[in-house]
Amino acid sequence: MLERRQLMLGAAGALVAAYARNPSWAADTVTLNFDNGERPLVTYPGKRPMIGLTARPPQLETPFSVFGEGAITPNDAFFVRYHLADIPLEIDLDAYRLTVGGHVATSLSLSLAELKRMDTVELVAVNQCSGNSRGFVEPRVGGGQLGNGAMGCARWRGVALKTVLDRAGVKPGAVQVTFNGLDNPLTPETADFVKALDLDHARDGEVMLAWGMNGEDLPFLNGFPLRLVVPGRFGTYWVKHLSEIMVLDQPFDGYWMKTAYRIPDNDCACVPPGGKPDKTVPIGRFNVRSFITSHADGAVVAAGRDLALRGIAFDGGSGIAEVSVSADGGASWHKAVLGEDLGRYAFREWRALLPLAAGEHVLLVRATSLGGETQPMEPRWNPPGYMRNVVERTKVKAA
Ligand SMILES: Nc1nc2c(c(=O)[nH]1)N[C@H]1C(S)=C(S)[C@@H](COP(=O)(O)O)O[C@H]1N2
Ligand SMILES: [Mo]
Repeated sequence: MLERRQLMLGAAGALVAAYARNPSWAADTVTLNFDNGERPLVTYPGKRPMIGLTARPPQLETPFSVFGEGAITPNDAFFVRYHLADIPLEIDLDAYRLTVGGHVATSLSLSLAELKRMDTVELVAVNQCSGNSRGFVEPRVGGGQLGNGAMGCARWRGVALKTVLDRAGVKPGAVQVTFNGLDNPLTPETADFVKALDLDHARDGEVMLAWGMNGEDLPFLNGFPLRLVVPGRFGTYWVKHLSEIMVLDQPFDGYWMKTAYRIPDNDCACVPPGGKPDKTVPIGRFNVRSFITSHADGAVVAAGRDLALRGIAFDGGSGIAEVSVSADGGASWHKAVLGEDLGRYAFREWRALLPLAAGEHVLLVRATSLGGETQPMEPRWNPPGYMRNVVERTKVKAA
């Protein structure tokens, strides 16, 4: 069994490497709804055709129609984000270890089998890239020009980070915990991808070291064999191919915390378009978002009867209180019916019936969280194009 698995991953690695070498990596294309939005449709090991952003490292976006399949994003359609070109292409499970060191009583070196013998936990949670939807930001900003497919929701299975930290025994005076994976930069000038969480957060019992995703092993490109799951927080903290945990007695100041993945330090995480924030903080929780998944922009629907709309909503962990749709620019709102509650970190499905006269309409969808947060009608702007959560607009024609 183990042999077969390693062989499989070896073949996957060869394919990823082949894609990285070959610039003409796909014949089919899709066009995202912003300037320069044409993208190749690419097929990687363990993935269905996905929207390709870069080949080295592989970065794949989920085709938006997938979100209409349900609240759980299938493993073979889950988006893929990497920063560093030297990603692992083969991982030998016999040799793989997770090390836990630094400000602890006992340093640990744990095999995957040992981790799996610890108390197991499960949680449904959304993973979303900070730059999800960046391609729609106006004025445009630098960074991966993503549509709305750099997000997904899965049932994660693993061990609570707290359980592992308790086994190591965190020493008094510890303040943060860092996470490093098996990927590396190609040049010494590029900082290794290392992320940090405050100790209290790391020990909240929800932050998880996950090996399972929707009842299967993690797909290779989503962090096999082990990744951090940080419910409610942006994907940047969800370190993949996790191999090293360090407990620190002072705050971590690596590039990916001190310089990258920071937002304006104010309530809206925004500045006037084109402006610069005076002060920034590390990005944190998701803001509230909602999407129509039943109809794509430009859809033609039947006039003279109620339009049956479906979609998803989520936020940073308070849960969804209400979703409403509007066909008159927000003058009146129709309340949607919420679907099954898979937990406060999950996609929440919704349905709504909307009366529509013949003609062209712009449909709006707006979610409100149990924490009282709602989506803005006008987009907020920040230099890195993070945290877009404007009320989405979908054009339909009733005929
Ligand atoms: N080792 C490693 N983990 C990583 C990253 C990375 O570059 N290297 N990128 C992070 C970012 S920014 C995101 S959005 C998520 C994406 O997770 P996914 O590729 O499983 O969708 O992985 C995170 N974990
Ligand atoms: Mo990200």
